[in-house]
Amino acid sequence: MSSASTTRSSLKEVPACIKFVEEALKRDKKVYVLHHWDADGVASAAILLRVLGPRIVGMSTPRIGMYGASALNPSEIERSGADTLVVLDYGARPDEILARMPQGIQTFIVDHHAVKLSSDARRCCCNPVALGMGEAEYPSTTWVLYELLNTPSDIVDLVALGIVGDLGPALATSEHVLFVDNVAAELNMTLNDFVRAVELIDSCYRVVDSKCVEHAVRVLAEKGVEGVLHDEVLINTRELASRYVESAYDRLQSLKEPCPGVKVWKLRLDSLVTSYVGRSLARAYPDDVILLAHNIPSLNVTYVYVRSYSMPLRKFLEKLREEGLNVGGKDMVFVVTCSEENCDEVLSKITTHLCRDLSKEG
Ligand SMILES: [Mn+2]
Repeated sequence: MSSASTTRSSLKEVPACIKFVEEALKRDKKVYVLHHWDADGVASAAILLRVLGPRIVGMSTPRIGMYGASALNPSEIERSGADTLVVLDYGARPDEILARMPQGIQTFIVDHHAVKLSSDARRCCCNPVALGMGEAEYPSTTWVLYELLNTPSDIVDLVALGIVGDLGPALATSEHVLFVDNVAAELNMTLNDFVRAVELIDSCYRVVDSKCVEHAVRVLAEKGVEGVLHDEVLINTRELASRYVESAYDRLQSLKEPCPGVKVWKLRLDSLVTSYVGRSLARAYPDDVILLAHNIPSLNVTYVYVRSYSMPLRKFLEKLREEGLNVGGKDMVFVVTCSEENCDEVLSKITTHLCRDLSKEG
């Protein structure tokens, strides 16, 4: 692909990416992998497991559902005896991660979320999107790894899976759809098989089961996408997750539209179905921006999930971050974390910005 060759050369100019390849991948290091719990994070971890094998001395996710220092477990990383830590696809603020990591362990962050990079973070973050490169070119962390590893053919199934997981229906209009189609065809599989594998893997975090996530990484590394489709543990977890999702739809509360083009829902439920429900709402209303305020009592947190399949949201994300809100996300989706007390205020801040902009355009 011609786009791949141009982007490849630009990643190779990023000092933190060069350093990651030279020091974490090529040398004989003892590596601990900390990875996001979604399909892209799981597939990224599986890539490193395939490539590094026994050089990986430990692997886990941050506490499922939490982004930031309190989700990390530095003592476990220390106990593993690792000298190198690789953090994959975890959209938390790099400075917060670095501040919490054990001394004497060299940390690398490989990601494609739109995070802010301090000069300290710049030294260890191989994150093309945070450095201003296009998110369309880096749809997944698996794709970042693919380029860093010089596009080896023995990981293309995992690379494609990460792309399918992160892009969802947006894959159809992405330049990467060709890559995914080719990989599926080579494996004698369909795109729908990949969509099903994503669903199976993502059910682990929906029911907040980190052991299940680790299981998924091993299955994926050893048996690939086909192995995931036939795995009993994952199939059972998907059953459980679909019951959670059903109860989410029952409890979903629709609010009054703040303006044409913006729709708002509230949900209170103890499972991590925020993005699942948010995505399905966005698919049902593809011309609108959808907001889902999901309160999770056991985590004592509310996530305001904002997604659009028609309008880029990056500038809103940046505006809200400037106003001091805790925002993480990408071009077409972002999440604002709030406490139960200030959530209505946060909701109205977001809708005010969106409605002001939409009325200008309309
Ligand atoms: Mn990702």
